[in-house]
Amino acid sequence: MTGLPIHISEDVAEAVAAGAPVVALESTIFTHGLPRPRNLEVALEAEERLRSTGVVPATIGVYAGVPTVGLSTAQIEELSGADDLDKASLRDLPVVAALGRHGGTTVAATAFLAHRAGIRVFSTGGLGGVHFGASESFDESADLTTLAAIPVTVISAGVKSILDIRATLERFETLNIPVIGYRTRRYPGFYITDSGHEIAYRVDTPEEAAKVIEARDGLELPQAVLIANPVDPAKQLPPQELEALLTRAWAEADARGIKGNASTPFLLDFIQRDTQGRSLEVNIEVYRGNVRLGGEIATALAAARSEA
Ligand code: PSU
Ligand code: MN
Repeated sequence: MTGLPIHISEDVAEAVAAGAPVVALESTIFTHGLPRPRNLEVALEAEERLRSTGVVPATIGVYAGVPTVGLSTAQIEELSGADDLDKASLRDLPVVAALGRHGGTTVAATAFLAHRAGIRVFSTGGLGGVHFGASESFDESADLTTLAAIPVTVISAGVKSILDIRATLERFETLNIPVIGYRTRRYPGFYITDSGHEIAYRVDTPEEAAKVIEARDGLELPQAVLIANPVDPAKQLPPQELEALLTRAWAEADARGIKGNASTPFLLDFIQRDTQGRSLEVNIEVYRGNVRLGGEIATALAAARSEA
């Protein structure tokens, strides 16, 4: 490495150099998203499933100030149980690094580090986006502007369920970030298969997704390609239930004066309590599907490169 303050594990570096399939995975999902002890199980299972299909997993996070691409199992275990740990988006990276802290990396920070390491595909659960009331509060995730500048491919099941999806899709358009449905033209709603919004494009195979990615790279466009992969309709939360429960969740947040940064944890916790934990099972199912598809797309990309 050229003095970069980033640690890339040996197996990830070797796979990238050899053009073998690699999938990046974020750490916020197990440091801040999922409750213990499921968080660790889910993180290790995702790696295991990728390895079993010949794909090298690269779980990304900040360990003791070192942005790391390819955390070891011991490091994942430690981060998933740590209490004093930051949620690190891109702007936090230099601070967390300089102060020697642990950090779970968001989609923005993970995409940046993956790209620096030469990884082309990144699977996550849900993206950040535009919060309701953003025209007053200016609260939109740095995932948006970051994905406009980092040419990776991100597989998600849409954006966090509590966001303003219509506004988020408008921002993707403004930022020149292509959104492509996997076997659908309905934008998924994370816990539900269809958010109610239509998107312009779909692809039906990993090979087709790989062609779009190669075209983006050929044109030297700097934006991420977003692949929207809906949860199996048989496994989603009942859509009417989600709608009713979000209405109650917002009302309670208002009544308690909860806003800004505090609203996401409050609302996600509300959803989990209200569904007696069923939302957690859906969340895990969504993530499994995205990890699987990420592996397939990374494999198709590697094959396309080796033929070229
Ligand atoms: N999706 C979820 N829960 C989360 C996140 C996404 O259902 O906690 C995380 C992701 O890491 C995403 C981040 O990048 O939240 C966005 O946070 P913010 O809105 O603060 O940028
Ligand atoms: Mn925010």
